[in-house]
Amino acid sequence: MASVQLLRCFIDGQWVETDRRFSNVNPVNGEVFAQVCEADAATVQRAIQAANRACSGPWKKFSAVERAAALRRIADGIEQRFEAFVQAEVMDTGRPVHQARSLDVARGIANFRTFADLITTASGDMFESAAPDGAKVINYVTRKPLGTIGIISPWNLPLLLLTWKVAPALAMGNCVVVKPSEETPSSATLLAEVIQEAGLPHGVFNLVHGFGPDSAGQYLSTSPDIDAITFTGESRTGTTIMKAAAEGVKEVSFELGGKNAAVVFADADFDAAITGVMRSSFTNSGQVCLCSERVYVERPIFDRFVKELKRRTERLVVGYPDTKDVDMGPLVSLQHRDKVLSYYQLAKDEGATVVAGGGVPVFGDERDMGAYVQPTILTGLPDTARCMREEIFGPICHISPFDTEEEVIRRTNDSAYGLACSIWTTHLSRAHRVASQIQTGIVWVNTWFTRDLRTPFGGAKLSGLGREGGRYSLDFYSEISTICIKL
Ligand code: NAD
Ligand code: 6OD
Repeated sequence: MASVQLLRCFIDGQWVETDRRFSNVNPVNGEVFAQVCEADAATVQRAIQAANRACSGPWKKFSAVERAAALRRIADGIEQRFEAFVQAEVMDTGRPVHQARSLDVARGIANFRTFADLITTASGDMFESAAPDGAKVINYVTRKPLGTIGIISPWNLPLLLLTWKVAPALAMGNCVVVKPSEETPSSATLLAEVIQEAGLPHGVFNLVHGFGPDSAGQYLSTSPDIDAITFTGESRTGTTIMKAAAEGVKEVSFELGGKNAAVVFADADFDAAITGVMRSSFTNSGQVCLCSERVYVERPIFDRFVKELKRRTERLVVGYPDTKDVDMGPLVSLQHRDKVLSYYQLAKDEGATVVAGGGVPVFGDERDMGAYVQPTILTGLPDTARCMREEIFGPICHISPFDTEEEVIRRTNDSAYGLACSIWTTHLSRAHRVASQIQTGIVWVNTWFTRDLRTPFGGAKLSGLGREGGRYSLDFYSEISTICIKL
């Protein structure tokens, strides 16, 4: 067996070992490949204090241009270790290597470069008004760092989602304490190495490992000594963190769960819609918060669509992450596999027709110990079924027919969530008309999961609070104040 690595916390520029350890498991075969140092309450507090001290240390004097240069060094550092990051993501999650290369690590680099560009080009508002005596007053808006930001991230796109928060937080001059998911500690640990090499002042970036409740996540989010918290994860966890943040009226930004719809009109480019729904339902084994678990297809093309999606789904290659033509690896963990399989069973109990999949693949090798499930298509459920309302977060979609535009808008919006929607149509005014009525933070037309990083991202309803991306990130990660000067 290969040697088992030890993943440590990183606090105040030093690597920190703790007594409590937990195992990092490869979801391909269930083997333990690393031990992770869990931060207790005192260790998390040490990280927060280091960040607080760093906020008033040399980092405070860095100009925007100097911070941008630091961010670019981090991006370069990730690029230099590109394959190590790919390996870290693949070992933690089991995702296909080609996906880790083209999406996860590429986006990690892009996040740092984008925010480096943004802070060196951002402009602020300035207004001219008059004082009571008629003298001219200029009013301008400044941004100061908020202070110490707690960043808590999930396991589904570990590096992408972590850097999406770390980059703008550092860009605006804050210090951070990050807590990656217990399922995916590896790429965050590599990122700490890169940041150490990039020469940021001690304490600007701190990393603590651990779980949520009664562990590092809870200690970080309930600490009175952080200034803001940005969280990506389940809506239920967001509620718990929001309660903690209410004490002390902390700034919060939440990117939470989804139960997203894909809407396919009969006038859509059929092949493009099929390819698009394959991507939006099965990318990363369905473990992207933006994935479509509800697919609505206009009745004239419903039967043809179901038949073709089934054909394409049954051809998906489920296997080892490093095989060239693999489409899907395992789910992130055996625990998550059990959750997804419980929904496969619930769907059957609720009366669904299983069009494809519905179980676990059998390989006859070590992968049978892994967290694999089959990509699954269902039909026949009413919109009221639990499988149509609850986020499953696996490679599963349910296809329903619809008859009118009004009906599909109403059914798409009939959800406690409001994260994303994709519409497939070649009718220009329909695309605009429908998109404008969908209650989600983002609507894609004839595409999915492509977004300029300068645009806002976030969810409506249970899917989140606030927006990040471009200047929306600059706003969240800063204390905005107005200066009015009578001339
Ligand atoms: P999760 O909420 O279980 O965990 C997310 C993080 O929060 C982990 O680091 C975990 O350790 C920590 N945590 C858990 N309980 C906590 C507590 N009580 N206090 C503080 N920290 C706590 O989510 P997950 O299972 O890791 O991720 C999957 C979920 O994330 C899905 O619901 C998915 O839709 C959502 N997600 C949303 C977005 C988005 O942008 N909207 C992006 C990715 C994932
Ligand atoms: O595109 C992004 O920046 C983003 N936050 C994507 C979220 C994906 C969820 O799994």
